[in-house]
Amino acid sequence: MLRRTALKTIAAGFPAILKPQNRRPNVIFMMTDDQRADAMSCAGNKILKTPNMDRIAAGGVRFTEGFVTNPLCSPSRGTILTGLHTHAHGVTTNAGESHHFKPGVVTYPMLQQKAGYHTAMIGKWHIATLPAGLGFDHWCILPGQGLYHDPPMIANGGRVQFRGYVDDIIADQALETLRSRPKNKPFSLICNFKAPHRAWVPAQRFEKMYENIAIPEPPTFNTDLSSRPSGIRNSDLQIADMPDFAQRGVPASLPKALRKPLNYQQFVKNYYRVLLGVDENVGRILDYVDKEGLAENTIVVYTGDNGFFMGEYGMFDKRLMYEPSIRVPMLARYPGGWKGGRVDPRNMVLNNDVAHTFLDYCGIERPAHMRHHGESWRPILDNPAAAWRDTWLYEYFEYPGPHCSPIGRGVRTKRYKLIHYIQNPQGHEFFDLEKDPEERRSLYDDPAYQTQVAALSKELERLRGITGDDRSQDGTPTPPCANRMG
Ligand SMILES: [Ca+2]
Repeated sequence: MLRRTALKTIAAGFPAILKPQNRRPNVIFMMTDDQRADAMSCAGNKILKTPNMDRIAAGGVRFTEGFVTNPLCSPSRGTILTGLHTHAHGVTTNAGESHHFKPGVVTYPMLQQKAGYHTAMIGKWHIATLPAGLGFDHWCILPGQGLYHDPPMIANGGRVQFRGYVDDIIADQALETLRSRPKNKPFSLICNFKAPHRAWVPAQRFEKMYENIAIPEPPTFNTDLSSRPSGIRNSDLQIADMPDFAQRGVPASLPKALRKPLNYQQFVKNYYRVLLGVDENVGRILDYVDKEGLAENTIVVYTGDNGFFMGEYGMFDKRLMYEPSIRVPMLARYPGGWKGGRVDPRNMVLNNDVAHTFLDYCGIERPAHMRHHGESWRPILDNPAAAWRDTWLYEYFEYPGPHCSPIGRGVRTKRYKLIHYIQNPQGHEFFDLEKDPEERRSLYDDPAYQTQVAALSKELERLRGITGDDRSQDGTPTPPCANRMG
């Protein structure tokens, strides 16, 4: 008994020495633009090899059920920064008035900065509200979408011209930020790559990759969409219509049926080539963390801002609630915090959760307004069988706009998915993902599923209510859309 008391006294006096695992962790968040969930070798991709993304997975947890709650670039980026649904932070489109944050928005780096963290934002930002005033000690971002070669950047408000390949430069800047940071503070770094966003321009060293192979087409490559709601039929997402590859030997004059498979080969190969550049640069950042002895106490999260169709239903791009568009890579490593080398195939995790998780592990209280929008992953990182969410809210608000995809909301459970296209003519889809993982047949009107349809409709309204969604575009007419392929 005496011995125990003595130990307690010592521990109380020297917590930093006796409990090194309680040091505040550093945080590195890395994100790509349009990387689908299976575009990593650790996720089973047989063509694309990503040894450095795989390193994060091997040392941490790979969530197979990782989703974005809005499959569009800027809205998803706003959600990462704030831990809120897009209707709450205000960035609901990729351009225009709703490309800005609502006034008074709170980002997780603002809270970290206030708590004594050194904070930095490097790479693709793509929100009209600039990072100044949003919690960064240092920032260096691409203006808008940015350029693949010789990109200009905006560094703390001033324009800087760089020479070289964009994702090499972003990693250079991230590494320079880490090297020059004040060493007496924990740090929080965001490093957002440009790839694999269209128009997929690879670094010169990867231009010849995959030249002599044929990429397999997915089973739904030629699946007919004519029975889908009008919003889907009117979307402009077909690979056959891509104008991108005339200079690469796919003339626009070819009949669509011939152009489609050729466009597909060009698109997927270049998509994979640009991701090879990302993977190398992920490796450079991990190498620094390892060599500096920071790995044990540094949280690394790697994800993408939305998924991507790769020929499913003949499509590319994202913007719909179908699986390829909402599923994203989700890797989380923190050797000092949770057990690594695991795959979690059970728990649905969201881009909303990232800010919640960081704040939790940094010991920073989450403000009340974040409640109901996301969750810290701590319970399921400690115990993958812990109680966890079984539904979540989906939304998409960019219309009219590029690709003319319909505004809508939805709710997903582990097994079912309800989608509501809210502008007239409204439409609904309901899928049983266990029986129909490729979402070939909507069961919305199937008498056998009316109980589940009603339950999910009710759940959708409940989720809207608790997250304060008061947008009222339901039942408004669908305006004409002229901005087709973007
Ligand atoms: Ca994107």
